[in-house]
Amino acid sequence: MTTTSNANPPFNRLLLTGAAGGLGKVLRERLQPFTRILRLSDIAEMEPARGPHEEVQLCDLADKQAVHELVEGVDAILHFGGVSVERPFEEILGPNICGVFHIYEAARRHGVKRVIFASSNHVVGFYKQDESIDASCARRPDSYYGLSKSYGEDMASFYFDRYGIETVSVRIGSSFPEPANRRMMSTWLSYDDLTQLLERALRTPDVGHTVVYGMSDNATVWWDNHMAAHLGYQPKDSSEVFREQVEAQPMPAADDPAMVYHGGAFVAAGPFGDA
Ligand code: NAI
Ligand code: 15L
Repeated sequence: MTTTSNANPPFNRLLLTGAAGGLGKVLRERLQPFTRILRLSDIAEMEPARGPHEEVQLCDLADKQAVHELVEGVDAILHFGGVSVERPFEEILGPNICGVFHIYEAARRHGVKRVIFASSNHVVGFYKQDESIDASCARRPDSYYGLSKSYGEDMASFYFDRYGIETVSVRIGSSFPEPANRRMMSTWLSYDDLTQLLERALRTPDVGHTVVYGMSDNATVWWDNHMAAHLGYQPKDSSEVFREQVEAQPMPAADDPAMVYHGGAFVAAGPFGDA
């Protein structure tokens, strides 16, 4: 997918948190066609604004007042900031758990009506790879990280029921340039498909709180997106073109978590703090 300039973008100002991260850097380019101004935020330093179409605002998601100021004047929020791997609970609490509360509370106070939440497959990571699930399945978080994303989805649900703020929670699989291993043959989400999914999440009316799995059109999948059909997301890429190079890697043992669980190695991280 090529991003083209749009003289009449659908949004005036979008906020992207996590803008200095792996996906944030990709989305900095790819969200431009959808908004007149893209406000980019992270706790980490990033490249300054490249012109009047960008605003850069450093912010710690754990700081409620700073998040309140960050959200002022935006039409919608793409919430990608936070700890993105398994860590001790104490490290996840501020950025992910307090952070998602601060985002929704700021959205409520500033009248923002749509959030796109970067949730994760680790909300359901303890399902086995021979089990197929849809968005109505019971959650089985595989880590403190997965728990924080599960809490974020509950926050989204509450703020819709209580305040009418709509959210699309995208349970992203593995969004990288290429699938890095056998597990990612099922979980891979290309950047083009991620971009399409985010556009649909931003522009589809009446999403309420929709949960969608963020995966490409891979040959072997564990997730069923029929409950998010109203988004009209139609992935174009497939991990299949990488099969030969991925399968050239040594085969892990059959009981390796990477071969057993949706969440792969995350299910075996920890415990922390026993020393
Ligand atoms: P990343 O770790 O590269 O980016 C996350 C960003 O959040 C970093 O730039 C970091 O500085 C920032 N951050 C951390 N703590 C913060 C705080 N207290 N305040 C403000 N910013 C803070 O992760 P990546 O891969 O770009 O993922 C982006 C989002 O998508 C994350 O929320 C992640 O959990 C989610 N996700 C990503 C997947 C992937 O395959 N890349 C899969 C599933 C979910
Ligand atoms: C995630 O949630 C992580 O943020 C990302 O770094 C990958 O580990 C991904 O899941 C995955 O499961 O491959």
